[in-house]
Amino acid sequence: MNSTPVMWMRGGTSKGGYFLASDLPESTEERDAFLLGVMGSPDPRQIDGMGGADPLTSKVAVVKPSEREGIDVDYLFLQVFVDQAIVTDQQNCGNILAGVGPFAIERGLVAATGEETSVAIFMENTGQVAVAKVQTPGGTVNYRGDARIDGVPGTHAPIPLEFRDTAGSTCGALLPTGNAVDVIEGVRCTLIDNGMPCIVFKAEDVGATGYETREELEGDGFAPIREKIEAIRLAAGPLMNLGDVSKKSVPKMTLVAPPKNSGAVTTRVFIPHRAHASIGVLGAVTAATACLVPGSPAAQVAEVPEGRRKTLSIEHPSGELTCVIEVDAAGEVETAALLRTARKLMDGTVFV
Ligand code: NQM
Repeated sequence: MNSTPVMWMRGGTSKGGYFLASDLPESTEERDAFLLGVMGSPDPRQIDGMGGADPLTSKVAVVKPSEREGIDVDYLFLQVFVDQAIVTDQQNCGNILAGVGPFAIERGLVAATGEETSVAIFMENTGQVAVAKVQTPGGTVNYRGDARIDGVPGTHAPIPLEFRDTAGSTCGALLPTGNAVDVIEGVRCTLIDNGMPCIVFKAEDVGATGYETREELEGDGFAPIREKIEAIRLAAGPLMNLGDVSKKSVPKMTLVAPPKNSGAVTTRVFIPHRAHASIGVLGAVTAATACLVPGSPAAQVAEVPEGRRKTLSIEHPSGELTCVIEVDAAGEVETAALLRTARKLMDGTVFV
């Protein structure tokens, strides 16, 4: 295969190619080779492809009609590494998820129903369900509106996302070691997965402030801290039931510090080697959940509101991301909801 239909979209604070599964090779090996060619990987500049030389813009959604009861479409997320010949389905992506509802409607997989269309999405990477609400006045997707999310200039139509039962999505349990705190490489960490495998620790415990810019996190001065963080990650991977994570994009390394702008907590995330410009969606849900784990490093620095329904503003390098989390009587997270936007950028044919 040397060409295929694709829609390029921004989903939340990420960007990538959205494909119908039927437009890609069936064999995983051929599909991955094709997608590396589409993005121009491996190459730090991705000069010979569509990727934006950043993991946040080297992403793929593969979408098909679902045969599951009550579900509209199945979504497989693929991370195409920038500088290595790796395409991985070992993580989910809640930002790219924001474009899946609009794409499914645009491609005729889901019929628009009035002003707003609810799209139930099975996330194949983790076997869980998300529901997206897409504005569809007059039967077509509307991308324009007044909703603003930090990390994206301007305003767009709101796309609320709701997640249910995301605990243990990849690691088998919310706390895969059964502990609120594990000490790894001398650092107190919470190994946690509420939709995204993450290792959450206090920024100060690795010699950071937690208020660095993305450039500072990626600069030479931060190299010794990055090495320490990677040592923690490699040691923790097997404890999280993820095996050898040296070639995986999980777990995400989440540094936390007290909130600075009246939020719940401040975060800086390595995904896992580049610093995130903001924070991932399921990464934010997981960081918010870590704040609710008694005795955890995140709980020690966070400001958590009372009540079963908690609004937690997760501060990040380009602003904040608000998660609304509902917990049951035992304090376990039942649902997590947040707001994203998406934009159709182009629809056409991509060539390799
Ligand atoms: O955590 C980047 C992103 C993500 C993931 C990453 C995401 C999520 O911002 O759900 O959205 O952590 O690799 O696209």
